[in-house]
Amino acid sequence: MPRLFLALLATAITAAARPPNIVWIIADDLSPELGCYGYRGVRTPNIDRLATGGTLFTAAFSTSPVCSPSRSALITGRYQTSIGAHQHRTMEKLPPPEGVAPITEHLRAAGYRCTNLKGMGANAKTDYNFRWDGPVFDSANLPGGDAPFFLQVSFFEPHRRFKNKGEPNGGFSIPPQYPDHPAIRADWADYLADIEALDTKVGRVLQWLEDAGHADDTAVFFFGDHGRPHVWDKQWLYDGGIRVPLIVRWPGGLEPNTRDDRLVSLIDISAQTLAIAGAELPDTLDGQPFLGPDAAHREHIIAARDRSGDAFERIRCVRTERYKYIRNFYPELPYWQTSRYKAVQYPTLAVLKELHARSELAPAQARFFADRKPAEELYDLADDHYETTNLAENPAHLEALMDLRSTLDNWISETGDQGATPEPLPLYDAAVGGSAQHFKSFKPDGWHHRSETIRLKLRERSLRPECQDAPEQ
Ligand SMILES: [Ca+2]
Repeated sequence: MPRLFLALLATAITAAARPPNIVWIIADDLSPELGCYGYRGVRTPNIDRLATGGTLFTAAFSTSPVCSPSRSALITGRYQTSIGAHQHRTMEKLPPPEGVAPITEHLRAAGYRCTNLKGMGANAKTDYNFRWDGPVFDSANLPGGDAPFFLQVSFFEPHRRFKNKGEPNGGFSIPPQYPDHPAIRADWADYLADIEALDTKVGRVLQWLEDAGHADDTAVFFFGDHGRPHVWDKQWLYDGGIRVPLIVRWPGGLEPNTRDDRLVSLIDISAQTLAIAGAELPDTLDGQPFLGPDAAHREHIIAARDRSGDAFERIRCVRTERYKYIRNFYPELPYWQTSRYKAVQYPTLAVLKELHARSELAPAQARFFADRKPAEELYDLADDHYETTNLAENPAHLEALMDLRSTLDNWISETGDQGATPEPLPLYDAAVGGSAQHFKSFKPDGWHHRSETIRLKLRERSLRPECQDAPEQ
């Protein structure tokens, strides 16, 4: 046998024995306002370069429009609603159900060392709504040694409060659900400035991979944990709240400079990560690998919204390539049932209120101040990209409505959506109390009244009969 062939064979065996390293770069609250997604008025050369080296996914969605439920689903590969991790920063973290574990357990079993980086601007955020008795990660330092590594790099940007100041006349556009008001443009410009800061940090990670000789043996996933931190986006199931950028660069596994328009859910990232690692894919996973010739094609994605801060809610959505179907389980709670977090950190909300008082909002913008929400919403995304015309009562779309209703009903049943059981009132109070401590220095106007109003509504409707005798906190 020729010596060269033997040498190549040995190299191949060695390569086969060592699976690729895997990196997750997670931005906090990011929609696809990036150069590589065609958005103008923001400079993201490093993320654009990452996209050039891999595949850019144009239809990726989170399972929740807020941090902790989304990240809980991501790390377990289970919908947050099916493991009791759906209430944002629950005050009673329980272990996940039998057989459910952070995927790092399976990666470790496959020989990986798992790092949640603290350094290079990364904050080692976890934000899981479940208790895990043991380390989820092995280290917070940059990987070294011979073992393949799983490296989570979580950046704060572009989460509020924004740290950078943007140029309000910077040639960008804002979605039509917001009036083009100078204060709103200034806030949006700061969001974009934080995205540029994020891009610089992503560049440092890519440079480190290159300098460490790992650019070619590492699969890099870049994505947002959910959509952008704006009034009508984060916390809601419109695309602004759940559509996220997703880029995967995997030398040898994916063609560079490619684009993929298939629907992908972030719940699939865990399954795909385990598949790349050659690790066990537990039967309990809700997600599925989405790369490779055998990958299943998703007909829809599902996302869920439950309590966020003091804003009690239960909303579910099904999104197909064409439609978005939203079910509001509490239509009597209006959109403006805003969390105090939004009341104090979103200047756009104050602008919207003022313009609404002056009757200066366009109908699609004023919708936020309706007294109640529709029980169901249906949008035809083919010609209503911003989800402004509710077709739920339009007979022309009845078939789609019936079909999506049934899809959601099946999902609720099959995945064991726990959202139907209300969060016990003492836990709600504890969560709100915790927020009150956090926010007390801001003294926002009126939030206490709103919170109490919602509590009264909840009691009037006897939503929590099991809690009626619970002590007040
Ligand atoms: Ca987030």
